[in-house]
Amino acid sequence: MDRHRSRSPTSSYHSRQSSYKRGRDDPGGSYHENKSFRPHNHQHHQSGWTSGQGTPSSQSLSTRRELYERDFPVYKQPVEVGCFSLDSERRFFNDGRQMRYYVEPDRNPHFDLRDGYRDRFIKRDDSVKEKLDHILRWVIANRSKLKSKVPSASSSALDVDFVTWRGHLTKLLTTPYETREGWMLAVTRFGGTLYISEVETESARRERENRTERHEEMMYWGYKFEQYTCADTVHALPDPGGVVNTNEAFCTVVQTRLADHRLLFSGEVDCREKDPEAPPPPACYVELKTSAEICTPKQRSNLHRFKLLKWWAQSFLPGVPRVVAGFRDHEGVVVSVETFHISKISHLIKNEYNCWKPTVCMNFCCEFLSFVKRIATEDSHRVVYLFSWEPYKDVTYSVHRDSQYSFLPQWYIEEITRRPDSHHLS
Ligand code: 0WD
Ligand code: CA
Repeated sequence: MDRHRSRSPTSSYHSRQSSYKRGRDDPGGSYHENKSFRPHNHQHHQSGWTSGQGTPSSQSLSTRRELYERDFPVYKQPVEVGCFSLDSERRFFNDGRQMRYYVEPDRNPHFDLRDGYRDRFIKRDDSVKEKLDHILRWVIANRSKLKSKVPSASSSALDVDFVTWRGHLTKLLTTPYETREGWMLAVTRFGGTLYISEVETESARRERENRTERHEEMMYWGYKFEQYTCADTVHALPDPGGVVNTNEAFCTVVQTRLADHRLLFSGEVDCREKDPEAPPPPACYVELKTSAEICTPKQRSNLHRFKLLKWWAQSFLPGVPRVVAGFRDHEGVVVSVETFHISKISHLIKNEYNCWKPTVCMNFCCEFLSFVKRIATEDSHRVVYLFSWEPYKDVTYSVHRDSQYSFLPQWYIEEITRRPDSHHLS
């Protein structure tokens, strides 16, 4: 049974919003007081839910860029608190066995990314939705690292506000600039922590089920580039003759804070520097990308305006300092390789007209998390608050009890509630 609930906007948000300074590079023209929370009528309707708090009304979150142009919010340097690996059969290991080591290619390497697509490629089944399962496994195996220091806190208290995938946060960061793909994020409050797990939208499902053969092959190119540039051990060399298996993954787990939101998230990491003098994770990590070769100033500008936004957001979040991009031609041959330092990307894009701004991304994400905290108040693994967004619209939500959207697995609920911290037993 799904139940929907909506609540009215809270004025305290308006007053907090309006106290923010207008960004220095705010475009001219009439300035309106920032109000990112606006009343919005009738997206979802009441169906038998009584919150006991006032009249039925609803609330939404604006994604308009101008509302988020203010000082960069506090974002603490992300700290790696652990890692895990997924093997060739997608089995979880609470260790770094799938870590790979970056081997710098020539500047003009002529890697053939099409090689092996037909005969040496094992593709992960992306119709299987794993939700937060791997992260939850990591949490269970590493609970002592996350225990609340408050003695009276319940055994399920984790001392973080949000648990999610890095990829979900990337989508939030890029939302104010996204014009094509919407998203749906399911949120459950459990033991005081908010878990955020993506739900595939109808249009994303249609796209996944109707990919062209060309698109399928191009998705392989990114993984093939990784194979050309990564070795399995510190002293080994890449093995382009091997099999590409996209079930395998090495994931970092990081903790950080965005304003007053304590975050725990995991992201897949392609490889690390092999130099033993390299800084500790996540500063030694390298993100690999492929992109179409740049032949004209217009193409360079488009890279800056659209792709660098996604690359920046994805790597900035976990504190990965650089992206190595392989630029390939139409035949899938890498013709050049370029390194982008995340800390320099904001300077690179400054000369682009009407370009994206990191501060807008971070402030929007921060406001979304505040919105979630305020809406998702019932602490129950059976309740999902489903936040939905489509380009050019506001973020809206609906509430679902014991529905298809519930995503915290029973084993997790049991593990975390039935086994209090063993350290406190003696
Ligand atoms: O089942 C699902 N719907 C999801 C699975 C949703 C979110 C994540 N995941 C899994 C991925 O399969 C992967 O193991 O979580 C892990 C990655 O999480 P993330 O780091 O939070 O995701 P993101 O930052 O979007 O992607 C990082 C990398 C990608 O690298 P590129 O350079 O292409 O951005 O993870 C890989 C990919 O290499 N990846 C995937 N691989 C296979 N299937 C997928 C996917 N659906 N998503 C990301
Ligand atoms: Ca990558």
